[in-house]
Amino acid sequence: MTGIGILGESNSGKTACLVSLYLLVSNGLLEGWTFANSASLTGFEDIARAARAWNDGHPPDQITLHTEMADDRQPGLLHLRLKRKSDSRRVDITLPDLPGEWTEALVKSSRSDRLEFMRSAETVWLVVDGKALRELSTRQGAITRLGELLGRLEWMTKECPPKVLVVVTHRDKGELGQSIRDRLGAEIAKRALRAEIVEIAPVAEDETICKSGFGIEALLDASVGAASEAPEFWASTTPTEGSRAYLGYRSDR
Ligand SMILES: Nc1nc2c(ncn2[C@@H]2O[C@H](COP(=O)(O)OP(=O)(O)OP(=O)(O)O)[C@@H](O)[C@H]2O)c(=O)[nH]1
Ligand SMILES: [Mg+2]
Repeated sequence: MTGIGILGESNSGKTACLVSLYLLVSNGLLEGWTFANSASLTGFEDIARAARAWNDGHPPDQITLHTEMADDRQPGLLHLRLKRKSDSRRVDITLPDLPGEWTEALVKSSRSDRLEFMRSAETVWLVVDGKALRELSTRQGAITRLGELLGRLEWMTKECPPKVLVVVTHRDKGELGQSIRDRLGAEIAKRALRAEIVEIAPVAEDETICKSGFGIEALLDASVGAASEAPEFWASTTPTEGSRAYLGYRSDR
């Protein structure tokens, strides 16, 4: 079971990620994975209802509603069982759909009691609004708050640090500029937790730039870990052309 934790401010695109993943999986649109089961179909259906029109190939501009939580203590966990085509391995993943306020309260007042379950997540997605990063007036604030969030996560998971993926949405506005990427990278480098940047577009307004669901499979691959390669039975010993095998022989000793 791979527990995935998902944090991010309101409107950053957390629910959209989940809806997009569910729609891709359930419609057989992932290259490397097939759908095996879900113990929380109604949960997915609830959050995906607004996105039904997507099946016709024309995603609506807005595919989600602001996430509200009836019970402050019990985040609803969504579950997916997937089969990886490369090695036929079945993996179970759980993903919570949390309201952005929980992340905001964690950053502003380090309230973490209701995020206790995040401590056992193997992978954590820190979802960042790609629109805010692209706009000059909101960029610095978004980067600074991401750094603070990373710091809080580091403190919460000291015993067992997760793999962290900084998930930048709105890839449908084009690739993130190198200077923005560098600044994001510099902020991440200030912390002990390592994090990788993944760009996605759960829903795309302009499908000439990228399709709805862009980057979701890469996010899944990065979250679950690479397929273990089958060892080669008879390893090849043929020297590669021009490698000067004779001169190189034992020159390292
Ligand atoms: N064009 C475009 N729209 C996106 C993208 N990601 C998210 N959105 C839209 O951004 C809005 C907010 O996304 P949500 O997934 O609801 O945000 P959230 O993080 O769940 O927000 P809260 O539930 O309030 O915490 C929705 O209207 C999404 O359709 C993207 O990559 N491209
Ligand atoms: Mg939401």
